[in-house]
Amino acid sequence: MSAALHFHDQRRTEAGLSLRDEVLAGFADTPKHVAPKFFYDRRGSELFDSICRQPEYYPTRTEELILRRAANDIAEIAGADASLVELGSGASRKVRLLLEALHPPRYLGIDISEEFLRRSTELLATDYPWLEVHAACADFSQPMRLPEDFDGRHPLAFFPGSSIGNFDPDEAQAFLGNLHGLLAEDGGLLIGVDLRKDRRTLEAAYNDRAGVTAAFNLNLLERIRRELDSDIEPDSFSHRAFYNEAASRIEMHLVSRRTQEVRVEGERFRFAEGESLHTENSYKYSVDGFRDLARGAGFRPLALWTDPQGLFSVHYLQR
Ligand code: AVJ
Repeated sequence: MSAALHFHDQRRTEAGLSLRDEVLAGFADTPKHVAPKFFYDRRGSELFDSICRQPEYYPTRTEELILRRAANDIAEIAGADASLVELGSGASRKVRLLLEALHPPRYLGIDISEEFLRRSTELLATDYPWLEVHAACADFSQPMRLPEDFDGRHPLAFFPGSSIGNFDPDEAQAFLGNLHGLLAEDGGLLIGVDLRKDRRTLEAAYNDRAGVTAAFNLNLLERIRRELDSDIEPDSFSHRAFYNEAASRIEMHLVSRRTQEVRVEGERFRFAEGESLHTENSYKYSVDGFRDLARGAGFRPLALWTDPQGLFSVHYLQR
């Protein structure tokens, strides 16, 4: 069925991947929180995929438009022999927009969701028989190494979707600094960054009418119920997303509909009515603000593409 897939299991349970530790620590904190990377179990990845198709969620289709138009420029800047490394590859759809123009010798998809990663990279290997396809299941928010075949081989890292927005700005800079260290001397980073814009557009994107973002947010609680010993009731929480303009970020929360006690792995946690569990920040940047951040991490901003409405940006950063 599919061409050979080179699979690298780089999961490290001791380093940030345990849902149990995250929930026990995050529920004990004030305010309560769980990191957004825990959204992406199989169901969560599917729901995210569906968010990307919602009419209100402009980032995906806008970035795809930008990439389609910029593919030849990107290929020219990156050069012919660049090995492509995608962080958070998900359904590996966006990279398809680059493959024909770039024609890289090899591709590595890195994602936290194993099943999803396997399925999508196998499809890629089938559709692009000339491409050497690798997949690594890893949490890229933790320190990592590139597999040997990629190390020091003129890598072009591809970090689309404004996933960088999940980090606080200082974490984002530290993350970019790590990535800078990971890339060989002549490497580059192609990164998608959502832009600051009016509240209406932003809040609509995280409160789609079909309720898919709400289901995505609430799936975190379903996941806790499925994977941990817990009596948490997803129905007793509601989705809330709003633009915190002072912090330049969308915040997502799960708000307790009533006063309740929730049991997780033998521990009990009290939620007041209206108390929120903070599940995600999604930072929005100006072009200059992001360039400063990238420079602070050691990168040299080389090129920039945006859409006519200025909704989204794609930066090429030179190592
Ligand atoms: C994948 C982190 C970029 O912040 O827009 C979409 C995740 N959350 N809708 C984003 C998300 C709610 C998404 N990122």
